Amino acid sequence: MTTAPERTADLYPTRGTTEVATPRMDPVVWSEPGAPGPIEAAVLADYERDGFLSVDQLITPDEVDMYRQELNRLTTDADVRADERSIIEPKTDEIRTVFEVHKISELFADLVKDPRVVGRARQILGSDVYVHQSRINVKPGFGATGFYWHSDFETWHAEDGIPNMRTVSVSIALTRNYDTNGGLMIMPGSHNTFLGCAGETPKDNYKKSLQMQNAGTPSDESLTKFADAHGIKLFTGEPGSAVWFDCNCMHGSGDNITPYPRSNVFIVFNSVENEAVEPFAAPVRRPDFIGAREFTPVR
Ligand code: 6CS
Ligand code: FE
Repeated sequence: MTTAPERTADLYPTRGTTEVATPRMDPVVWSEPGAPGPIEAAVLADYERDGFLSVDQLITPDEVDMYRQELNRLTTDADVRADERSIIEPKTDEIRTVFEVHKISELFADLVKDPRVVGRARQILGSDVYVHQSRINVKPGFGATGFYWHSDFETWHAEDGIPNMRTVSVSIALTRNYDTNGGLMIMPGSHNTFLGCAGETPKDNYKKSLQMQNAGTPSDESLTKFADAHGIKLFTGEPGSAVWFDCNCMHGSGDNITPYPRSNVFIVFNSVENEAVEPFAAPVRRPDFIGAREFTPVR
């Protein structure tokens, strides 16, 4: 097991006795202006302002079919279902998520290395990157539950020991994202304020939080202030579309009671200059398949 370096100063306190807002102290876009990469300058400027950018077609329809078949293969494989990296839907007993999909599947391993994917991550983070987390979310129809409002960075800082906001996620749609089937919602601009949540992290928190997050969720009062200040954007799109969003965006998604699954592949890139250390606000680390402890740059 790799031993993490000593913990750095905690810029973003969270999970104490009270909720506390801290202004963001990190850049949003870490590369120098004009640095080469697949994202145009104007789009990158919008990402800086909003905390997200969407791509109408990141992968082709043929590629979507290939990845959706791979998702179906994985989520109907008994060994995958029995693997601790699979999370089951609490209501329907179906597979909700399979973590570390870039290690389980050659196809998803290739997707991570694809220049359209890793090239955008390097451009946003201004460095080489490694995969902090990957997952496929099935979000089947007829009752799959959503994810309550949260900042991913709040969890990755508190429980995985990621020191700074130099981490970006991409959600690539493998089915159609309607405005009715539990799509991703982000509060534009919310990435500029870190909301430290009240309440200590229970031991083995991940065993529950990945089905229904509790520790690390903001108060109604703060969410109301955020929503009033920033608004809420719901992402819809065709299969193959993608949303890139900063690690500290306040986001969530609703339940999916329609017949139409909202499946995606979700990859989290962290800068190699921002390697995870010890958790900042949790008694123990989460398992490596949720928060990587190998920092091998994506090549
Ligand atoms: O805890 C995590 O790492 C995961 N939880 C949510 C709700 N979003 C991001 C991440 O995949
Ligand atoms: Fe999230």
